[in-house]
Amino acid sequence: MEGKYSDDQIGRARVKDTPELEAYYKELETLGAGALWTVANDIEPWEPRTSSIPMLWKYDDLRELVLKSSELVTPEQAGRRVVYLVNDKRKDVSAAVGWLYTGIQVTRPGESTSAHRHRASALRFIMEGSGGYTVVDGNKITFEVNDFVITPNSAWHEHGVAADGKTCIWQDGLDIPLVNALEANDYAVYDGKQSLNNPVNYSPLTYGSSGLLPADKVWDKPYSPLFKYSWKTVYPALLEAAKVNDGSPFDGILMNYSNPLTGGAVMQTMGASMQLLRPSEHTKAHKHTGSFVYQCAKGKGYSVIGGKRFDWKERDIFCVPSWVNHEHVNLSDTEDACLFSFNDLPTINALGLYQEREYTENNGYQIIEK
Ligand code: GTQ
Repeated sequence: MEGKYSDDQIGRARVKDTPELEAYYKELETLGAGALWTVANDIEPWEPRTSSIPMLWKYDDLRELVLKSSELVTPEQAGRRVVYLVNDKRKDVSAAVGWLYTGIQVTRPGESTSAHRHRASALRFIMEGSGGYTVVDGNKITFEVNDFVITPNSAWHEHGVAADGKTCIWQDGLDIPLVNALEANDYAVYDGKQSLNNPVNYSPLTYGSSGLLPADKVWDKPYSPLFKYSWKTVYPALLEAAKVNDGSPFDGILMNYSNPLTGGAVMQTMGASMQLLRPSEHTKAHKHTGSFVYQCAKGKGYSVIGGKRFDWKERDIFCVPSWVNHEHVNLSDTEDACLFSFNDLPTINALGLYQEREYTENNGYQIIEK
């Protein structure tokens, strides 16, 4: 490589091996040591480097197999009856991208899981069905398609579907790989079902309306007191914002699910967003640090990720790895398209690791690899 990123320059390691050096490296190795210059250029990349590849999981391909899991195992046997999506280059850590896990969970009418908790944080985005619910720290929350629900770090949780509901399928997002990488995960099983501490939907009914917050409540947890963000309020909010905002040239109308008390991310390690691409919108390409898992919540289009085109429609899931150029296109000229996504930005930001760069060649659009 030449120029700015050449390793053949002062400041980079450029020692040529000799028999004497090789003998020296062997000697160091016997002592559990090594010469930095043999690894320096690898462990100090010029720019952020991902080991994940962009991938798209088509719901049409997966759905039957997800449903089939409900004939093969019970939630009791499986603990969680989930088909997880794994990046071809992250199989060793069960990650969909970077340090993020995602899976598709199926629950039949009348079924429920046992309660458990873990240090990893979890979130859900509802894909289909009716009558689904989750119980988070004694708070029962009912949900519908396209609703977004959080299960923060160490909150007890269990899920189920009412006996008169329809089989529910939802996407789980967890920071399991991240918390494992930091060697800080744990897991506990609850003895029986949680007893309900509050009326059903207490959290969304208390914290979820029009910027109003209860004057008499104290909330001292480091995550959002709002556990559910309903599509029936999220989608109109995007439409309202789109009336008076141009949005981002890279993302269209992109709104973050936020903790209503702080305006910050919903949980400490993971954030989530919903974005609206107007009819025929084609965003410019950029790259930034942070890993992202998307689900198309509405419409159809494609994203160019690292120079490859990935076509998506409702319920398809895809990922954008850290520092990979990406742009999004709404293929309809009459309907908007909506993309749900979750990410590790709260972690990236808290550690001072965020950076972003606009793609500059070819008018801001990537050349699509053939
Ligand atoms: O429901 O907490 O897909 O612990 C994977 C691990 C879901 C959950 C998953 C989990 C969960």
